[in-house]
Amino acid sequence: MTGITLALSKGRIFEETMPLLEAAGIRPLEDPESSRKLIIATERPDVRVVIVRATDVPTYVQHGAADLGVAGRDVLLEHGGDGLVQPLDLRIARCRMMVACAEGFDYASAVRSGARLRVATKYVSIAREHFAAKGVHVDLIKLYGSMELAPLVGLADVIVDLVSTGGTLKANKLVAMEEVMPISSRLVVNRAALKLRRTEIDPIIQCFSGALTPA
Ligand code: PRT
Ligand code: MG
Repeated sequence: MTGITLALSKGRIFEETMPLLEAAGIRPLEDPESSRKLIIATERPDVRVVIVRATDVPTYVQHGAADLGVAGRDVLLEHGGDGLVQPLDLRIARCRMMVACAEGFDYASAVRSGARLRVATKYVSIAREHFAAKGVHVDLIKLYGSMELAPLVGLADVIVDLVSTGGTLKANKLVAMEEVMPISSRLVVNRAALKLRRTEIDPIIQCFSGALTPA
């Protein structure tokens, strides 16, 4: 196989990765927001971009279907790091993983009481570890989206979700109680590809690295 394949998701990751791609001379020839193509050629004939769901990026890279990818720390922690190398924090798509609850819910006593806390989230592994480290017993309820609804209709006491502006929490009368961790997107590389094709992959990593916004 020749050429390098880079896996990206549409939306904020694609947009915020663009300046880095440009720095490496791999500007995509089409915009995935308007094109329905899933394989997009770039200005470099040896590099193509494949468009996948954000949560699928680690899977494509782990199996070598893509050599490189860009994925959120949230997605990588939930997926696990098997077969992946993470050489760079790209400092893009930044937000915070937070615990939030309905206005008026007494979170402080709920986590002290020794009772079980009902936690709704898409990020089951991150939530499990967070509460285990605090010695809080939790019932985890896996959701795939619209976590903000869960405390409002009595499905859960709290949610663990990503927050950037805080607008979504506010619109639903939820309050952030605790930061679980800061989130940004990482460059991920297939471990075998990094060894076997270092001469092609290293310069791309160097270009990305040189184009990062200062920490
Ligand atoms: O949207 P889709 O279902 O296809 O997949 P996805 O949601 O996984 O992808 P995408 O593109 O929305 O997110 C990709 C990555 O961006 C995530 O994995 C995060 O690492 C990162 N990111 C940064 C965010 C946010 N900021 C963010 N605010 N991902 C999601 N959100 C959501 C959040 O879940 C909440 O529903 O935005 C809402 C809150 O936003 P505020 O501004 O109202 O606080
Ligand atoms: Mg989304």
